[in-house]
Amino acid sequence: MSSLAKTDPQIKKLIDLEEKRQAEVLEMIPSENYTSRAVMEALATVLTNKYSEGYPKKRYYQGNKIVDDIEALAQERAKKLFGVPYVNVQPYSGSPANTAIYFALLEPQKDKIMGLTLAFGGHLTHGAPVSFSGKYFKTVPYELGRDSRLDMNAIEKLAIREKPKIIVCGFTAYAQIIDFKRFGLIADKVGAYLLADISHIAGLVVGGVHPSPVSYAHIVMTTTHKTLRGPRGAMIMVTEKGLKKDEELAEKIDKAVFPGLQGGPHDNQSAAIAVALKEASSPVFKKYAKQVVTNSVKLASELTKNGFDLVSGGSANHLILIDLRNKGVNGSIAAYALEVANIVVNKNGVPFDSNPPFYPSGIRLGTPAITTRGMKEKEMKKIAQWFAGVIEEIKNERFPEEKEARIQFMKGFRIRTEHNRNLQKIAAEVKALTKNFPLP
Ligand code: DSN
Repeated sequence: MSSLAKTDPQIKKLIDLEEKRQAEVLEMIPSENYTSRAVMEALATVLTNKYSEGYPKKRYYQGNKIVDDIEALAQERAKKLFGVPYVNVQPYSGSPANTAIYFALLEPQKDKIMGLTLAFGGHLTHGAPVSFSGKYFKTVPYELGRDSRLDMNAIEKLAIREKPKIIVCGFTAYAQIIDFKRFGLIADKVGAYLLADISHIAGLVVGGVHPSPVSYAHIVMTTTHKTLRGPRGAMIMVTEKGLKKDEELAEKIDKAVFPGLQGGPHDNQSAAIAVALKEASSPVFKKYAKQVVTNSVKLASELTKNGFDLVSGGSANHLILIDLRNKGVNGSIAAYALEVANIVVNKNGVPFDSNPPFYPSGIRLGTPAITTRGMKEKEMKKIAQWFAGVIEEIKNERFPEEKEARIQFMKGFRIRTEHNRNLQKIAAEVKALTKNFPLP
């Protein structure tokens, strides 16, 4: 990056520091990953210079012959990989993609979106009251059962009673397999569209280690930067079933993305998505997806051995949600302390959480990024021990009850010296391990 170093050494330095940070920590936020160099090379190209409003062969600007080929290639690869007849690769990311789907199909203030409540592992755009999805549309939130798993009978009952226009399945903090078939049956029973938001698990789906929703959902949306390991971005796919329900569905989605919601697509993003889709079609990627799950299952079992309480009892995908209440530790403090020890996760609410979202009772972690680096079961055992070591150091940190006191507490929060010393020891061990697993 010699030009950048010359033009803007400040930004260059910050990027270098971020690269170093990413290399030296265990990146365990389950929605993050490391793209290949090839994906990054496609992103940092002249394609960022172009405007291409419209779709291949139907553009509003001249000079799009080559961009047409790039976008068409991304479309063809996605269709083949997921087994769908139609795809739109232009959404800037997951939230705009879901917005476009709702705008394509729903009447504001009238039609209902039925999605998993945010506090139970749904996404903001699945009808949370603080997001546009909950503000502009009517919502029918569903929750998990007492075992923190999907209660399909309760979901069916609710759908029959409320008659939503869209049922959303696919989550951000759910560690078990999703029964897409049953969701499909429920949607059919009440005449709803089934939207499978597979942003978290798309890489597992194409890797064959999570069932695909394609036969059961009408629309499948995925971001491209999580387990799929592409650049930031999203794709909206319409299935055969979707076209059978509404032969204009694909057209409605296209119109909702552009001109409904977005202007020109980010052509460098489309190219990088195409590259990622090519990579995801390879046998090596299948092996990767399998290892993501193997690692998560192993890590879950090792964490359990170390006394952690895992929401839903374990992990069957890439993700683990730990309820820290049995340890008497708040998720905010745990996430903070883990970062001191070079382990990066996010604080997260747990089902039936007694604490508010900013100071939740849990942490969420996952194996996509560390698996990309080549880590396997042996490393998972060590990582679980580090988690236990970190939590042990902070188990006596009490969190104030009152809201303002909490804010002040976290602002000034420093781990006491003797505990900090031990966390630094773990941090050094983590850093030593990461040296053996270079970034792509
Ligand atoms: N923000 C993403 C996640 O971390 O799960 C979802 O969009």
